[in-house]
Amino acid sequence: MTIQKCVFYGTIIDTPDPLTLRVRKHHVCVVNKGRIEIIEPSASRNLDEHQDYVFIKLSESQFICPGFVDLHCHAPQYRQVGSATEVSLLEWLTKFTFPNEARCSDPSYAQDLYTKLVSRLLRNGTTTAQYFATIHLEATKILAEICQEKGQRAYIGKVCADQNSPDFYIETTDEGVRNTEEFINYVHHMQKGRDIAGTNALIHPVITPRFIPTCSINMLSQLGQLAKKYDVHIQSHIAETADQVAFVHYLYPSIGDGRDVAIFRETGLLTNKAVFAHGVYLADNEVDEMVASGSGVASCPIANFLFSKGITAIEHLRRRGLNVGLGTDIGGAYSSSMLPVVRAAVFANRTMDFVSFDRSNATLPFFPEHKDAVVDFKFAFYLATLGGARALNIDSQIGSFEVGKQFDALLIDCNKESQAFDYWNEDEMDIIFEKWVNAGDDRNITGVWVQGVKV
Ligand code: XAN
Repeated sequence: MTIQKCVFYGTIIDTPDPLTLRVRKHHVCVVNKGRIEIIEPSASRNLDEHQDYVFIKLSESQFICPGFVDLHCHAPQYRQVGSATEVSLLEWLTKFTFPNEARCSDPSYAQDLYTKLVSRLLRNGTTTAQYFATIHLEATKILAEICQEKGQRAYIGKVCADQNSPDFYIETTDEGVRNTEEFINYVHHMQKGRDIAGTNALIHPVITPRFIPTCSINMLSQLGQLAKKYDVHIQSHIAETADQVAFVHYLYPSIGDGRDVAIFRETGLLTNKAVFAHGVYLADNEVDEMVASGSGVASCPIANFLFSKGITAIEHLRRRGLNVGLGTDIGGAYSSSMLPVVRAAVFANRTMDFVSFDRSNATLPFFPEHKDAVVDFKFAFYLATLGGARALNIDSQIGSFEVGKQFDALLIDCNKESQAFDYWNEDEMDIIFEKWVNAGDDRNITGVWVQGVKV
């Protein structure tokens, strides 16, 4: 991979906040050493200064937009994506998922699976992914190496589970903690090895207790100590389903109020580097506590429809100050692309309106007044880019196009012969973008860059 010096000339689209679709037509975006050097109207720029740059002129049907941040993805579950969609979470874990994840004890199986996964995600425009691997140290290292080699920005955790797991897929407390520490050191060593023009490391270790039911308090506390020692990211699941919440309370009734947030807090895992998946069943006082800690939520709307029988109240959480992004939740959900997740976030928000609709009151309009901002396509795109970056605390680096930020970007062409929708060149660029978000797919993604490198 070579660092490219590029000048993009054409339309640049991003969402600097949830309510704004920023469409900059006839602009230049100059990228050097992985970062955006200049964005300005092309009329004001003398391009002769950039003779030694690769010049990429976008056509009328093309634009660049930020790459996707998938905040929650189980790498080994790529093998089961699209299957086992009809069972409850706990049954799905025991019947399908634990046996499937256990296969990653074989490094060659993991190598093949993770190579396919990372290639697929990059092709789908996911430039940053936060991954759960498995309990296996070797396979987790393999995932890190593949992401590094293929050039995907990745936050990766060795899963920890010392209880409530089958004999063939469990570790001792000691193994889980020791191997987590070894993985942190392994990735920190990889980071030292990468120094492409001073850009930041691509791969980051994440402390990853699977979820509270599979972890003893001793394990959670030791992982909390590791998080403090190394100041690294943390990920887990939180308030995902009613039976999971009940199971946690049954296991640990006297730790705080016996719920996820209190237990993560008591074990040192509720920090500003923590991202928790789902957050469907969070009480407002728990949301406020998460806000105070600086942690974030990865909403996974497809999985929530399938498992949670509930919806992450995205705008409610965000209005209280919580950082929220989106995740595919491979393979609890069936999409390895963030585009269907973006659409599901919009549908989930609409569904909340229906649920609160009082059918007995005929005077109500069919769409009642929105108490919260509508999660529309641009809001959901924001969540899938800058919102996710904010939850990871890297929004000063990626997620939108600003001078000084790293160039993680997609080149989208909405006039491809094989695409899933038709193109009319009299459409305005914001309409073309909306059509791609709602009706397009990877066939429209003609280039993917991470840190200015075409991957
Ligand atoms: N809780 C989970 N939820 C989910 O969607 N996928 C998982 O693998 C998992 N493990 C615990």
